[in-house]
Amino acid sequence: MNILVLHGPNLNLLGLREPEIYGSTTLAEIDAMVKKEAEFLGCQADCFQSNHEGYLLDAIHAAPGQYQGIVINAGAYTHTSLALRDGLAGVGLPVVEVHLSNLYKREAFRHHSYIAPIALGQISGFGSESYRLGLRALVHHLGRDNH
Ligand code: CA2
Repeated sequence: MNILVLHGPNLNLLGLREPEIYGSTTLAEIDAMVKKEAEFLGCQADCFQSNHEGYLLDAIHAAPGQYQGIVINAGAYTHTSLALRDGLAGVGLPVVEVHLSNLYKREAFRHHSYIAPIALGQISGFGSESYRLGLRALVHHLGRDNH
């Protein structure tokens, strides 16, 4: 089982800027943790970050056939991108939306997600642990499909 983990804009700055909001863990450390967790769960995770909506969309379009599900932190595109939502819905793979911060404790403009209505669920507020929880939720869901 292969899982695609997508990171949206600015997440490449993790651990390097604004640690008071997003923590001191770098994206490379998150990717390493996700891959280790995937191995523990008996699957494989590939991670991809882009600051460009179109590149994220290309990765989503290429996912069917290679991946059984997607974990996505779309960053600020969460709140703006109908294109990512339509792409995710269009490819039809199960999606888990994750966020480092608790969106609902923050500014009102972060309370709406275009992705949430087409996702299996959303995990928000647990820092880098949100990715691990999201991966576990997705793999659990995919395992249930096989029974
Ligand atoms: O909490 C999350 O994971 C977010 O997706 C992070 C996005 C934000 O726009 C969403 O509302 C919630 C922002 C990612 C920016 O990451 C940075 C990391 C370090 C320094 C600056 C930005």
